[in-house]
Amino acid sequence: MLAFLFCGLLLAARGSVTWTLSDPEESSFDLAEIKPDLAEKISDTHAKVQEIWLELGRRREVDATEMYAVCQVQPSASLATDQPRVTGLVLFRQLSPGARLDAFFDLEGFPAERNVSSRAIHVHQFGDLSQGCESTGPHYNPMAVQHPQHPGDFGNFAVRDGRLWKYHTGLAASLAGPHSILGRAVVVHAGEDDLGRGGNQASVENGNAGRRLACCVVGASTPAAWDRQKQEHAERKKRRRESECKAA
Ligand SMILES: [Cu+2]
Ligand SMILES: [Zn+2]
Repeated sequence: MLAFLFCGLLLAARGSVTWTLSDPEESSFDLAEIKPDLAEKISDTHAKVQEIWLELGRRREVDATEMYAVCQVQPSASLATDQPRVTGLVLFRQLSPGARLDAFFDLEGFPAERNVSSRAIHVHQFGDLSQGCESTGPHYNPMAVQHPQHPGDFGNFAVRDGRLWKYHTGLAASLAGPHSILGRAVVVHAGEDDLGRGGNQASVENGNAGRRLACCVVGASTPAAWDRQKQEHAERKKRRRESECKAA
């Protein structure tokens, strides 16, 4: 509606407005000559509409609060030498401050077991890696609730051939607001999360997920890494479809 009004006025209010009547015998006329007041009013209205339009554009830019974050996963500095050295990336995207979080998890270095295994991943309270992943503290728990209701309780992830690769949407954590996970740590565990069903105190604190293999600090970023991962995701899907077709 606004676009229609804007375009109409843009055409009508160029100072010298020519109106062509539908009958070709009729000559066209200049509105500014016949009705100078009307032409001026249209010109003023056009200027106002343009101002509103530009203002709307500016507000859209301000409101575009998509946020991105990157977490570069490294093996824990305090890890025993016989433990798997997990590395990779965890990427986050939040389309607006109140929206749920989307994430890519792309990790490698797990033992290349034949059977599929599951590993827990959580957000821990501190972005402090000075003592390896041990100094990241307990699960980030701003609402003082039990595990697995913490905002960074991402659950269990399947590992295949030593690799963990997952695109996850609808996560409860946030990059914005007072409970932002920016500056906190993502921790990858050696074991599976019992999701609070383990029947002991540790279960409702951390899911008995075992040793902290690797971790990283969540840092604000541009969309670049997310876009690269999205492209890789699409190519992966394509390759999988092609190999399924060949197998069929
Ligand atoms: Cu954890
Ligand atoms: Zn938890």
